[in-house]
Amino acid sequence: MAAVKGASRLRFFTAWFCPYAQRAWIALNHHRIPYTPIEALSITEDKGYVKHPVLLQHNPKGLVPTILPAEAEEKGKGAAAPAVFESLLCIEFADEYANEKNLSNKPNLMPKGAFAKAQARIMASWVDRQICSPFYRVLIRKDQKERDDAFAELLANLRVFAKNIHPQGPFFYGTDLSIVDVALAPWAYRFYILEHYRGKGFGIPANDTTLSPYFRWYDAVVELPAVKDTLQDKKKLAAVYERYADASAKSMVGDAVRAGKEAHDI
Ligand SMILES: N[C@@H](CCC(=O)N[C@@H](CS)C(=O)NCC(=O)O)C(=O)O
Repeated sequence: MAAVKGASRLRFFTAWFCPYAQRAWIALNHHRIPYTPIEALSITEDKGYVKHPVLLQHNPKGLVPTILPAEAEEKGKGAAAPAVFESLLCIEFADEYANEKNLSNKPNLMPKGAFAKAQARIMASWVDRQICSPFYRVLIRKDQKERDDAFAELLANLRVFAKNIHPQGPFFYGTDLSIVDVALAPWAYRFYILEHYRGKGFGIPANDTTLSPYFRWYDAVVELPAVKDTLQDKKKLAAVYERYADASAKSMVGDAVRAGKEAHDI
């Protein structure tokens, strides 16, 4: 599914390898929102980034994903275009934008109802902090015990996630894809990278029955066209993470985790 054609396309600042940007990408695809993808981070020889000047102009941290209105909508308005960033927020934005512009016939990624919405935000943020962030500690921390502890934490939390998947599944809340699924999907696709760089003990155990609902969830998520379109070649993707695995990455996440903070602290 390529970017959908349309008169007024959002500008989507992304990086092909970035799991946070992939969350926004899946949400835009899900609702078939017209967008122009703009590769905004190029990795330099010294493992840092050169960033797209328009990204830097609109997002002070220069992080992807960042979504801007179509250029035409920005012109003549005087004020700087309103930028949308932070991947979980971009997912909610995709729902609201699609509804506002009558673009989608797909269910929203946020559930209905104030309590259900709040619960979904809590759960998506939990996934971000308790499953996605330890992923970076496994790769970036140099101490073996810290790596082991981070992986044990990730696995224990993946079991909690599995246990809380709707009994009929396949998705977290049942038949419809939600923000909670989109929060985890890009990392679930990248778990092989941990085993690739850290060895056998760092694979997600395929025969662990407590993880069965998770494996069923995973198989269903990666088959969705909105997700499939965003999945990168696994060899190419693993190569990008070498700079994390040898702790040389000059990125905000790399700096934070080297300094003993968490990826979600940036
Ligand atoms: N909390 C942010 C994190 C986004 C993020 O870390 N993106 C990375 C790429 S994967 C980035 O833009 N890095 C630029 C940098 O480190 O300077 C979100 O959820 O959107």
